[in-house]
Amino acid sequence: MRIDIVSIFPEYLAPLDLSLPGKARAKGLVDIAVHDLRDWTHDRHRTTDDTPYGGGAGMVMKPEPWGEAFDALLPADGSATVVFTTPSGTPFTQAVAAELATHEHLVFACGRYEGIDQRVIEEAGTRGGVREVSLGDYVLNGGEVAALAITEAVVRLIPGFMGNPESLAEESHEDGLLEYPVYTKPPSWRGRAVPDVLLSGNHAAIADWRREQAERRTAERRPDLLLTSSLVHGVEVRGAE
Ligand code: 6GU
Repeated sequence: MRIDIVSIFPEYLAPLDLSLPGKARAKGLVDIAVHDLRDWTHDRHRTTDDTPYGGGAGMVMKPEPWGEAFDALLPADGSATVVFTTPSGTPFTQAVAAELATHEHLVFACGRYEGIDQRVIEEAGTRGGVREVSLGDYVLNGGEVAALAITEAVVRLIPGFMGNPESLAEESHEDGLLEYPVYTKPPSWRGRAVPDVLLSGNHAAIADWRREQAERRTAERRPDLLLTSSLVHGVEVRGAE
């Protein structure tokens, strides 16, 4: 997979050299390049924003530097997908991560200020795939942290990345539930015992306990997921009577 990230703060993306994405790069599974949007400006101040038509607070990112960035980074055959990180995008989920992990070439466009001129998004759509993605319902100063988070979530799903693919299947969100609580040695720590069932060697009982814990935790913390999970797994959900 090839990943290009375009930002006016390329130094924000330095963690990509470390940890998980760094390992994937070292293994040759992904090729990541970070680009400074200002390299595609031509004025003395390397301007990337301007005031919004129609008035209002804040600044809007100008179309011209983005157009030149796409000219340089998007192949003519339309094979790349541009991911615009924006709080007005569709929510980023594990399902979106899995979908993005099937792409050969992603280009992240990190928005700043109040957003990017809408014509840039339209233009990108004529040059390949487009996604507008949000990390969640809160506001960040820019899309850089979102691009970092999305890259990490996507790269670990590339086949051959995870040492043990089973740990992918078992973790939170893969089955639509939050993960059950986990324990390791010692069996008693500061007077707190590991639940007996986990030491029992009874694998069926352990599986039942974990399922129940995952359902309880999901009901308490994320009841919205329980409804989706029931629908996915074909459980009948009755409305209020
Ligand atoms: Cl992708 N960008 C910004 N600026 N804020 C956000 C976000 C993205 N996702 C959640 N908040």
